[in-house]
Amino acid sequence: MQNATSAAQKAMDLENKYGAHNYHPLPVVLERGEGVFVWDVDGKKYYDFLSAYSAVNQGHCHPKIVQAMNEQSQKLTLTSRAFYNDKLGPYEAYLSSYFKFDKALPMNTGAEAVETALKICRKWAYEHKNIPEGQAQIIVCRNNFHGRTTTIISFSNDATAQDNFGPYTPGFIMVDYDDLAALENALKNNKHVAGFLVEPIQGEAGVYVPASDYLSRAAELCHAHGVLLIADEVQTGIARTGRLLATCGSCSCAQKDCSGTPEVKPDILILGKAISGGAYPVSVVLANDHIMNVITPGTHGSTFGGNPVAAAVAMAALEVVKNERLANNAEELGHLFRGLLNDYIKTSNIVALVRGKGLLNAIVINDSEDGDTAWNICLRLRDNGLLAKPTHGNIIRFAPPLVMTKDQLEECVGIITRTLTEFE
Ligand code: IF1
Repeated sequence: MQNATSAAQKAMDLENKYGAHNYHPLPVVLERGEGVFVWDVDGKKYYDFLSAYSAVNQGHCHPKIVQAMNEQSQKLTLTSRAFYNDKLGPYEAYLSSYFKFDKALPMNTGAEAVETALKICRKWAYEHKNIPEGQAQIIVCRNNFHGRTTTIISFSNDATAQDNFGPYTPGFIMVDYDDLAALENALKNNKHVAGFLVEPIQGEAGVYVPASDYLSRAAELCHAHGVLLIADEVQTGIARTGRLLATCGSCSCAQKDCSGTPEVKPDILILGKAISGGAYPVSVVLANDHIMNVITPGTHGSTFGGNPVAAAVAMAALEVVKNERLANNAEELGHLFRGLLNDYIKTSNIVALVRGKGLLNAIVINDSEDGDTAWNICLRLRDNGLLAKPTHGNIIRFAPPLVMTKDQLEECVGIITRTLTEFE
C-alpha cells in the first residue's frame, strides 16, 4: 500500500511472514464494520462493495445478529451431535418453513455443504435408481465455483484452483453453463447420471447471468430424466439477487412484487455465507424426505454443524432478511445501480459492460485478463473510499450489503464513476 501507515504495514507484514500465501488481498487493513461501512486501522471509512463475498448481506455487525450470538454464546456453545441441544430442532423447523423443504442438514462452510449435497445425491441414486455401485455421475458446469475441497476442485476447470492437487475424484461430467442442449445431451442415453449441480448465477466466473429460462428448463430436463437438480445458492441465496433465492420456487419471501409462483424448485438446495449474516460459519443443505432420508446415523456429520450458536445466529440473520425486506431493497437498488452505470458506459472507453441481478453485479473492463487496469481501479476506489475486488483480471464485482439506502447507493455510483473517469 503506497501510503501504508506503520500499523497497517505491520499487520500486512505479519500475514505475509506467518500466514500461508493463499490470497492476494487488496492492501487495506480493516478493524471495524457497521452496516454498509468498514474502517481501517487508521480510522479511514469505506463503503464495502464485497460484503465478504456476499456473506454480510445484512450489513456488518447487525445488532440483532450480534445480540443473538452474544446471548447464546454465554449459555451453550457446543454439544456435538452426540446429544440433542435445545436450539437445533427449532432452527431446523424454522429453515423448513422459511425455505419450504421437509428437512435440513446443517454444516459450517459452503464447501462442506456442497460435499454434503453430492453425497446425498449419489446415495439417493444408488438406493432409488439402482445405479451400480461406484458408477453414479454428477453433471457440473464449465467455469463453476463450488469451493476448495479435493472433490470439488476435481470438477473445476480453473487451473490455479486445481493443478498439483491430484489425484482427483472421478464421477463428474462437465457441460457448458447456460447451454440446455449440452445438458440434454449429457442426460440422454446415460442411465448413470444422479444429479446436476449448478449455480443460478456464476459468481466466480464474473457474475455470469444465464438466460432467464435456463434454470426452469434445466429443472424440467432433470425431472424428465429422473436426475436431481442441486442448486448451489451459497452466493446467490438470501436476498442477494433481489429474491430470497435466485431459484425463487423454494422461497416464502412474501415480497410485495413476488408472484409466488415457483420458478424453479431444486431437489437439493445448498446455502451458506449470508445465512448467518457473516457473523459465524453456517451452511445448510435442504431437501425433501424422500431424498434426505437416505442419510442415516453414521453416514454424515460434523462436530460443529448445527451447534446452538450457529442455530441462534442463523435464525436472527434470516429474521433480519424478512423484517428489513432485503430482497426488495436488493431488487430496487440493483436496477438503479445498473441503470446509472449503463448511462456512464455510453461514453466510456474503459468499461465494456455492466451485468448482474439484484445487488450482485460486475463491470467488465476493456483490458485483457492478465492486464492490471481492474486492479489499479480497485486501488483507486479504495483511496476514494470504496472497497471492491477484481475477478479474472478484468472484471470488478460490486456486491454491497443489502441494507444500503438509495442515497448511499447514489453516492457510491458517484465514487465509482469519478474513479473510472480517472482511467478513461
Ligand atoms: C474464496 C468467488 C465468491 C461459492 C459457491 C460454494 C462456495 C462459494 C457458489 C464455497 C464460495 C467464495 C469463496 C472465496 C471466493 C468466493 C467467491 F470469488 F470464488 F466466486 F463468493 F464470489 N459455492 N465462494 O461462491 O463456500 O467454503 O468458501 O464457505 O476465497 O475461496 P465456502
